[in-house]
Amino acid sequence: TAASAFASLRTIDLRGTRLDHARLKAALPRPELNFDTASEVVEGIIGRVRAEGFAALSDLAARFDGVEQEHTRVPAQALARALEELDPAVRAGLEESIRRARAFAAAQVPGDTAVEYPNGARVVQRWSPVRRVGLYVPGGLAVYPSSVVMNVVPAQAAGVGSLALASPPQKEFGGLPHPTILAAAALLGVEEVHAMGGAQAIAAFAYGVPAPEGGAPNLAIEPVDVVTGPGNLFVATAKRLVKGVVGIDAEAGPTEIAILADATATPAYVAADMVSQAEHDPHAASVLVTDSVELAEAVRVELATQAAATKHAERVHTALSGPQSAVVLVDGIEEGIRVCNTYAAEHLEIHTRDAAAVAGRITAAGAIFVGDHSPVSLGDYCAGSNHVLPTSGTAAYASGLNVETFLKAIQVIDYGREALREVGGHVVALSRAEDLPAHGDAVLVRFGGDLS
Ligand code: HSO
Ligand code: ZN
Repeated sequence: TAASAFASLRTIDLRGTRLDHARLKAALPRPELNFDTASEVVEGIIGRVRAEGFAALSDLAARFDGVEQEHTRVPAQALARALEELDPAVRAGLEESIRRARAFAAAQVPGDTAVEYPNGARVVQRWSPVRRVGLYVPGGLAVYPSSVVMNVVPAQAAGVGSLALASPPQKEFGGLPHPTILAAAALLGVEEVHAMGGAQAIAAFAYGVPAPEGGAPNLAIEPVDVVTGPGNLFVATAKRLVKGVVGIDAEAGPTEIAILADATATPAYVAADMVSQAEHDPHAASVLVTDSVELAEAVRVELATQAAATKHAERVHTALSGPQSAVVLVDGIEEGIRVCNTYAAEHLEIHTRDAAAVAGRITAAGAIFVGDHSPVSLGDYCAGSNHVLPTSGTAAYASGLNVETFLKAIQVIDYGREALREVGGHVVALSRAEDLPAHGDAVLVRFGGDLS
């Protein structure tokens, strides 16, 4: 009955509208991340870490995490012990997750690209890993060992030689990061883990921190080339501010699921998947795009029971009732595809006839989950794909974490004398046109001024 439907999930009725791209985008709202509020505080923290080194880290750890630190480095025995004490079922789950993620990441490693030009000239693009990366893993409420897997595996597959992990010190674990985080690191063979959190961890990775006074050299934090990993507003702001000094992955806002469904979808599955991402965060977005009013109603009925029965019912209720979540009614699946491409969801599920064909027409999404039996939660843990994905509409231009995040493409130019002679006249002409004659002269000097 209508009375037991989940009513506080709003409806955006686009039927009959045919909005253009910009209007459609505005009709599918997202919460705005306000970086300005945190910027001043975070700039102060970054400045302190650069100026004071470990003294700043230990002061901030005392203030924000309530722990006293002599250094940030997690001892090797603590990593080994966390792995020994890890629940066997969780260990088996992580191992399968790692196996599948490694298989996919290994297949992503790109090969060289070479082109031959006349007279034996060759231009090659080859890939080289960054030297060192810093991976941030949040602590606090959200303890995600799965995110350790998702960040570490592509970096290792890319061939990154030096890999450090940071996670906030936890008072209840003697000032170390959460033990499942340590266990996941140990399982992956990560040896360098630092108990540090927040903006100060990002600053430490970007600029490096010398070992504390009198400490062993391995207590230093060497600067990295790339920082990845999710975090709160302060972490995200810090990543924004150090970008340019280091590379960063996409900014991670609250998680999102969009589901494109027609009348053939199973309401219980659709509702369960909306609830599953809503349980992350009261700001999480669950969006159902459908051309079937009947399906929408049936999903609301399912949501009423499922959202009430789930462990994090309050968080889920808040997320589903927020302005960021909605049922979007469209005139047909064709229009639904356009809506999804405009929304550019972090996660997009396709529950339609010919789901694979519909999926093939999606041009903007962090990841696409095809059909009734590919729920997002599978991808969160064990599909083989990565769960660090672009949020907040950034899937319009950004990609999920993958091997290339940790690689640089280097172009190699290899011309011999005859090959240079052949094209040299064009270099000279173009250099004159740009009023940079020394460029042309650099070619001519090799031929005594005569290219013929
Ligand atoms: N759905 C989250 C990832 C995650 N889920 C971690 C469970 N653990 C963002 O893609
Ligand atoms: Zn999730």
